[in-house]
Amino acid sequence: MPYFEKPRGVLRVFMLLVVSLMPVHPAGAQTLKAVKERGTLNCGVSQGLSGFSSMDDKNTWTGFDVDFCRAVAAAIFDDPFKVTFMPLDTASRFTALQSNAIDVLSRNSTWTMSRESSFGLMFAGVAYYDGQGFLVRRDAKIDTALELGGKTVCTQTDTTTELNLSDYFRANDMDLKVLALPTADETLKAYNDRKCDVLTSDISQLYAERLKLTAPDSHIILPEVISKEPLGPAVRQGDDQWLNLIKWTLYSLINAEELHVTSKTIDDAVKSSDPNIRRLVGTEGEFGKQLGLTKDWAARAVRAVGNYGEIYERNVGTQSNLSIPRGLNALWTQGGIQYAPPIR
Ligand SMILES: N[C@@H](CCC(=O)N[C@@H](CS)C(=O)NCC(=O)O)C(=O)O
Repeated sequence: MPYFEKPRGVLRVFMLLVVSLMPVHPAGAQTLKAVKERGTLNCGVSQGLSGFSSMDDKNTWTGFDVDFCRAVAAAIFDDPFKVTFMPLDTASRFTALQSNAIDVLSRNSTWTMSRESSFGLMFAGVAYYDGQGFLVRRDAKIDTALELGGKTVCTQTDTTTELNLSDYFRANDMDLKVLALPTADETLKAYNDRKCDVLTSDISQLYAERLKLTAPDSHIILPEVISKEPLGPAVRQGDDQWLNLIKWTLYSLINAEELHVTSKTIDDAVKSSDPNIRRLVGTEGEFGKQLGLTKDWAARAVRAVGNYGEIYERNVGTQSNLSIPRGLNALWTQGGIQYAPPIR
């Protein structure tokens, strides 16, 4: 039978029967069970990147990446504090996932092909569209990255940043001197101590790191964006139920923004007659149950941490001291590229 012809008769009935008997939760579904039994989500974050993941003065983890894990914990436990945060450097972040030390990595990590095809990981989506940039001293009077030939550039090891840096200099036929260090603190210190002329990293991180410098205003971010850095949560391969849960928690936050459902309007949303809102908050359909959660999983997440826009503005946008413009991370309806598939 040609591949494009549909099977008929007894064969079709048999195939439909086989599909209908397949388990709802695919083989390998063990992460959610383990998280529920443990009573806390183990979440890998960066070691201290203001706006993304850092400890506040009350020793509470806060930030954009942190809030994503809190949303997942709220969806599972109805409690955004049932998360154990594990600060990880660039080298240990993926091994922590591979060795089961964490359930999800929410740590400014770029979705690349090799991280999926050779590290045994899957990215659940893009939480933050970023790109790599350069930070220089204002008084160096450098206006464009094309003037960086011969300069010493500080970067962090085991990152896409390190790889893009050498590609960019090679492509533009410029001399490169690299000072690559294993942690963000060491890298920033080297730049602050003038051991290098330039600091390179994802632009969101340049905003965050600049605030820690002795005189933040005397440093500028050059206009060039030299790479695509789609940052998002990653999980281990082999547990599709868990991948779906992480993916759809992210998408529910983005869909909530699109539907104007916020942490402040969530109680009204639960009474809404709009079918899109009803499916999101669980007053219609069984979407949460299909993930192994309750019907109101997404409402729990939004109530606890807000929708995508609220998370963005509070941590890295207008209400934060980073003030990073929404840019690509605006919704597709607002000129950006944040676009979540529908809940239906
Ligand atoms: N997105 C890039 C870079 C990620 C990265 O870790 N960048 C450094 C540059 S500041 C960082 O965030 N470090 C924070 C830390 O080590 O805690 C990747 O996935 O490789």
